[in-house]
Amino acid sequence: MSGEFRFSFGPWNIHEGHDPFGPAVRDSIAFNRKLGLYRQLGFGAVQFHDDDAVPNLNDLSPAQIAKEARGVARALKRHGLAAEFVAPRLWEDPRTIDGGYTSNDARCRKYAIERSLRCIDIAQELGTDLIVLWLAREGTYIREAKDSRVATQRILEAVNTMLAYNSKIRIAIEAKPNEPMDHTYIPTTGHALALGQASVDPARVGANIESAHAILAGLDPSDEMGFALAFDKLWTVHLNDQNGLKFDQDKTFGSVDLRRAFNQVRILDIHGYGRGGEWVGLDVKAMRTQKKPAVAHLSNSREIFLRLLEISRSLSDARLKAFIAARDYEGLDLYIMQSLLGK
Ligand code: XLS
Ligand code: MG
Repeated sequence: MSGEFRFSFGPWNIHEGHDPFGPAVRDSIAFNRKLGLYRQLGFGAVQFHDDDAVPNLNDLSPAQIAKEARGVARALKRHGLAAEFVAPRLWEDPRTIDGGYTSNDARCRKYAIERSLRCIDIAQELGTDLIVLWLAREGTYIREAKDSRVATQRILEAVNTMLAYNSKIRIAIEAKPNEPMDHTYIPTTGHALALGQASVDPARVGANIESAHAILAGLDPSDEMGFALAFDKLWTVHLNDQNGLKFDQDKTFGSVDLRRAFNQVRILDIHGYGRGGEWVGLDVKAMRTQKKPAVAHLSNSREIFLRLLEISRSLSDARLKAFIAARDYEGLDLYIMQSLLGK
């Protein structure tokens, strides 16, 4: 079985270049102009935060939110694009300073749940059943601030509330071990899937795996993907790259460790990723030094993915099997390296 690959990204991946130490360096590109770039760059679907689709949704009634979202659905149609998923942005509002679902303030937890339900409404209007949960601030700066058992149960309750609110949606949890928090609850795919199994409807909880997040947890992204694939739980991916254990860099896919990227492409391809309608999301950030419109990191990531796919598919099955049967992993190693080097 081989994969079928179509590509997506989020509007946040075309970015003004601000970082924690300096302001924007490029003009903003309006959302509608960004939509016009997707096809040109080789992409067919948009990943959304709830407020990418409906800015200021906190100030709108559910009916107004639905109306705005229908306008976005029409714009997608005009551009020939699909909506892949919608994710509640639970890390910017003052009410989520101490986390959303795990906040120590009951009013803030209530806000986080309400916001998540509006996110589901938006997904419904955009024609997707997939909700991504990146649990950005569900964690602590100091351990004594929250009780990890209680926090885990609160995240589970939130997931259950969302599943009960709409019987069609599926939730892909995006694990990350740190940043913005010192320690995040649900730091790995294993945690995410265990939580899903404990939910009221395990069949509707899966994973979004981001390469950089796995690396930050000290794990290999392709093995994380294999783990989720073993349970048919890999519902989307955020491919990118990452230089060691530091802040989340969202570098161009394959630009740090080509072999690590190759193995992600390979595990996806071998197990038919995409045949169930899954998209390949590229969660990559342009360098701050790049002049506008700064979109090459997207098309470059896609190109690197496709080139690695070609290399993976060009490997001789017989040779791979022979190396494995002879337990000649030195030979296998060199064969892979030569293939990556274009020899
Ligand atoms: C974090 C993200 C984030 C989610 C969606 O890595 O890119 O935006 O994927 O909430
Ligand atoms: Mg991501």
